[in-house]
Formats: sequence, structure tokens, C-alpha cells
Amino acid sequence: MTDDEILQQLYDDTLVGNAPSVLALTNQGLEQGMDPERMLYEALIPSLEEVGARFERGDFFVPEMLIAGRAMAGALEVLRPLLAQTGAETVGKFLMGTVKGDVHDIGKNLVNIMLEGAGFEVIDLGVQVAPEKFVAAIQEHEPDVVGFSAFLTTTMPMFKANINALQKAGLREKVIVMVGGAPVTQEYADAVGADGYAADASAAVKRAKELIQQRRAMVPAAT
Ligand code: B1M
Repeated sequence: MTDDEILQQLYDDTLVGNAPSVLALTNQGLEQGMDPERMLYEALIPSLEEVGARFERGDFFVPEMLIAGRAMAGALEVLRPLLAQTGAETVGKFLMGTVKGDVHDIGKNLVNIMLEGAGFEVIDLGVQVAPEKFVAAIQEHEPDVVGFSAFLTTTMPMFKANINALQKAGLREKVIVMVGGAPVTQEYADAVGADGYAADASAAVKRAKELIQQRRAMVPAAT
């Protein structure tokens, strides 16, 4: 198969949730020297976007979304070590989780992979993370950044609930708060009082680095 045929087939098979074929095609693409990011951004992600569009139109239902998501997640596991390849030293500690009430994790996991690739130590709390769990993990791990992912308009308000919980625990000034996820915007991030927002995984890495640099410039290292 040519590279373009692999991309097309990856797109088509992710769309119908054919996980074994998506896995085989991903491996085949890598064997013939294809760029992992190309497979991600030109086939897998666009296919899931189409899944979402079909769900909105009522052509797909939750089971179709689920199997497409699983097919994508399988490919991501194969691509993970390649996307995360790095020689960078640790640039900071990033605590990440999908907010309470939300089970979407593919986007979050992709952000984690890119952060690791850029030299971050990532602690992933998984999905459906309650405010008190974020608070306890911040106390335990003392991260530079805490990241809240939300993928539903109904779970985005958890950003504010989480930030309120940090404030109540006296942690808000000690950690940078970043938010993201498909329905989130810069305006929403500003409105809830987050320090940073990013639309995708690469932007998240860039923004996290900027925020850490700004914070370190403001707070001189202890002598
Ligand atoms: Co659901 N789902 N889903 N879903 N799902 C969406 C999100 C939806 C947009 C589909 C649609 O209608 N078009 C819609 C939300 C609408 C809304 O509220 N605005 C939706 C819905 C409605 C639902 C249910 C309510 C359906 C139902 O039950 N009736 C239900 C909710 C369950 C729950 O959470 N309580 C549900 C369930 C599911 C599945 C379980 C079946 C499955 C999830 C599987 C999984 O994640 N393990 C699923 C899937 C697969 C999707 C779509 C099709 C794909 C999501 C995805 O993985 N995208 C999605 C449609 C879509 O997004 N177009 C949809 C690929 C991923 C790489 O992109 O997630 O955007 P994304 O992540 C990006 C950025 O957002 C950003 O970087 C990532 C990488 O570039 N980012 C950050 C993410 N986190 C970040 C954090 C940061 C910074 C950037 O800083 C901290």
C-alpha cells in the first residue's frame, strides 16, 4: 500500500471502529517509514471528528463512538513511544485529569504523550476526577501545573468547582491551572479564572512551558 492508501484506510477503519485493522495499518505505516504525527493528524483525529459529526447528525450512536474511540486508543498506544521520543531533561511536573462526570480520555492521553515528549513528568489521575482528588494529589505531588480536561459542555463547570476547591485548600497560588478539551475556549478559561488554555496537544505543551517560565521569573529560586 502507498502512504496515502494507508492514511485513507486508517481513516475509514477508525470511522467504523475496526480496531484490529487500525492497529495493523498503524504498524504497517511505521514499518514503511511513515511519520507517526502524519497518521495521527491526517487520519486518526479527522476520523474521530467525523464520528462526532455523525453522532451530532444522529447517524451514529454511543456504541459507534465507543468502538471508534477504542480503535483510535489502540493506535495511540503503538504511536505513544514514538510521539514521546525525547532527550529533553525534565522541564516541570504536570498533574492531569479529566473532570468529574466525564469519561473522555483520548484527548487527555494525547496531551500527556506530548508533554512527556517535551520533557514533563506527567502524573495522570485518569477520568471522572473529583475536586477533592485533585486537591489531595496536588498536596502529595506538588506539581508545577494542574490540568483539567473536559469534553462536554455539561462538565466544563467542573473547572470552576475544581478551582474553588484549590482556593479553599489554600493551594490556588501554589499551582498553575490549565484547562482544555473539545468544547473549551480561551474566553471560558478566562471566565473561570484558569491561568492557561490550549486548543490541542502541541499548544498545551507550548503554553505549559510559557506559564512555568513566567512563574519562575516572578518567584526567584530560594538561595
Ligand atoms: Co463523546 N462526545 N460522549 N464519547 N465523543 C463528544 C465529545 C461530542 C463532541 C460528540 C458530538 O456530539 N459531536 C459530544 C459532546 C458535546 C458537548 O457537550 N459539546 C459527546 C457526547 C454528547 C457524549 C455523551 C454524552 C453521549 C451520550 O451518552 N449520549 C457521552 C458522555 C459520557 C461521559 O463522559 N459522561 C459520550 C461518550 C463517549 C464515548 C465513551 C463513547 C467515547 C469516549 C472514549 C474515550 O475517550 N475513551 C466518545 C467519543 C470517542 C467522542 C468523540 C467522537 C471523539 C473524542 C476524541 O477522542 N477526540 C467526540 C467528538 C469530537 O470530539 N469531535 C465526542 C479526539 C481527541 C484527540 O481530541 O478530545 O478534542 P480532543 O482532545 C484534544 C483537545 O481537546 C486538547 O488536546 C487534545 C489533543 O489534541 N485537550 C487539551 C484535551 N484536553 C486538554 C487539556 C489541556 C489542554 C488541551 O490542558 C489541561
